[in-house]
Parts: sequence; C-alpha cells; structure tokens
Amino acid sequence: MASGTVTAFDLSEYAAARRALIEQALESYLKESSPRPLWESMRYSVLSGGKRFRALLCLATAEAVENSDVRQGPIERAMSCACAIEMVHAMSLIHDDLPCMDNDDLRRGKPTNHRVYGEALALLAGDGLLALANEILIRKTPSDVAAATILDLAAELSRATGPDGMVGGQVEDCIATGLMSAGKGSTNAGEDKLSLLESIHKKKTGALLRFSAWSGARLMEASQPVLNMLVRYGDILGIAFQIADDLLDTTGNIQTLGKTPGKDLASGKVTWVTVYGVEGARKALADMEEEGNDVLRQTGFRETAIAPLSALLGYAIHRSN
Ligand code: GRG
Repeated sequence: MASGTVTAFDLSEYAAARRALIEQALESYLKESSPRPLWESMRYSVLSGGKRFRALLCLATAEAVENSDVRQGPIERAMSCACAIEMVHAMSLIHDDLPCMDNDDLRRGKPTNHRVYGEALALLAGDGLLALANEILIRKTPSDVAAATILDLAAELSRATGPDGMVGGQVEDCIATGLMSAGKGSTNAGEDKLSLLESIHKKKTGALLRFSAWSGARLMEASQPVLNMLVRYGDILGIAFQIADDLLDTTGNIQTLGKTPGKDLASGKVTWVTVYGVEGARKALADMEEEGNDVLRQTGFRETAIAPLSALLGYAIHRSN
C-alpha cells in the first residue's frame, strides 16, 4: 500500500504488519466446513486479497484511543470486529458483481464469485458471510468488552449494511442508473444531482467506512465527543473513497485495478466524474483531504495516533487501486 499523503509516516510498513494479523484471523474464522461448496465460495471471496482498508481503519482508531481502564491491547480487542467488517465488505462485492447488478467478470484480478461458483451459490455465500460476520462480532469479541458495547456495535453494523446503509445506497444507485424503477410517488424526482450522488456514496460506500472508523474507538470506550469526530472523519473518508473509485474507473487500468475500468461510463452510471468531470472530482478530493485532517487534529489524539489515520485518508484519496 503506497501512501500519497504529505506526512512522513510509512503506511506500507504499518499496513503490512497489521494485514498479516488480519489475514490470520480471517483464516481462523473461515475454516472449511460443511456444506463444502458454500465454504469454498465464502473463502474464495474473503481470502482473495483486497487492501483490507476497512479492517485497518477499525484497528487504527482502536489504537488511537488511550484508555487505561481497558486491559487488552487495541488490536486484540478490535480484531473480531475488523474481520466482521471485511466479511460484510466481501459479501457486498459478491452481490454487487452479480449479473442482476453490475454484472462483473473480474474482481481483485480474479474471476468474480458467481463466475466460479454460479449465481445461486454466490448469492448464498454472500448471505452466509453476512450472518457469519454478525456471529463473529458478537461471539468472538473479547469477553471483557461490555455487553452493551457489543450490542451497540451489532446494531450499528446492521444499520450500516441495511436500508439506511449499503442496501439503501445500492437501490438508490440502481434507480439512478435506470436499473430499477423509482416507483410511485418517487422522492428522487426533484433531487439535484449533488444530493443524490452524496446520498448514494454516503450509504453504499460510506456507511461501512464510517462504521469502521467508529467501531475501533467504540471498542476502546472512547468518549462521545471523540466518537462524534471519528464519525465525521469516517463520513468524509467514505465519500472520498467512492469519489476516488469513480476516478479510477476513468483513469485506472485493468492490471492495477484488478477489475474492468470504464464500466461506469458504459453502464450510464451517475458518478462524481460523470457529473463534475475528472478535475471536479480531484478538486472535491483535495477539499475532503484538508477537511478530514482538520477533524483529526481536533480529536486531541497524540501525533503518533493521528499519523496512521491521516495516512489512511490520504491513501483512500490518492490510491491507484
Ligand atoms: C450489505 C446486505 C448487503 C447487501 C449488499 C451490493 C450491495 C448491497 C451494495 C454495494 C456496495 C458496494 C460494492 C460498494 C462499493 C464499495 C467499494 C468502493 C468497493 C471497493 O472497495 P476496495 O477498493 O476493495 O476497498 P478491496 O478489493 O481492496 O477490498
């Protein structure tokens, strides 16, 4: 992971160390079981690479919070949550790639899940991962985390994935692209393009990134003002991550991206780039990087805790895949 931020912080080294732990934990939660094809299909999508950006974000906010009342180290405390997030993310990619949605053949440089296992199993592998993510979060979070905290996390993860989060954002996206009807009495009719785009990005991509930024700190029992600031940081990062994705669809190539570029334009998708152009998208990203870093400075975290969070924001914006 190459950093594009202005800080001297070495994100590659930081991310590599944590990514190894994340892979190990994911493997332990996804031991092959019965029915075998289902587990194979679930493992195929979760253990097939990926930047682990959301898991890193969760661990980074846990590590940023100093709380002497908490016994375990932040990574140990937040790892099950970080893995649950990656499972939800993987399931959303499986469903997003299905013929009834984006109809993609390539993901992370490999054939998409339904291309390998067929549509029915891909759909069920996604469903299985969503359920397993919740089970892991609830059962594998260390037992001295308060039950109320775990309940809060489970509720917020469900919210991030549900109608007010990823599912809602995907439906809005499908309506905007003409893949679904807006239905009778549509509320989208008078909505301007910017609010529609912001709503889609905030829900479809932003909700899980916001949860990732909030959840690590919540597990460390951070104060409410700090949690509010991390939600703000997560919101900025979430929209920026999707704008960068829109840009990469226009400027990226298949080798680096590991998926087919140019699909947004071909499918008539409403994106930041189709509405504001490449320069408009770059300008929005520059503003968001500044705003996100301002929010981080307000948290009162020590410099060494701000550095990874700032670098992750920079990475989300300047990444090449
Ligand atoms: C969540 C219940 C539930 C259903 C899924 C299909 C769907 C509903 C939502 C779509 C969500 C989606 C695929 C958003 C796009 C997010 C995005 C920019 C993904 C790419 O993330 P990266 O770059 O991917 O982090 P890697 O491969 O690195 O993990």
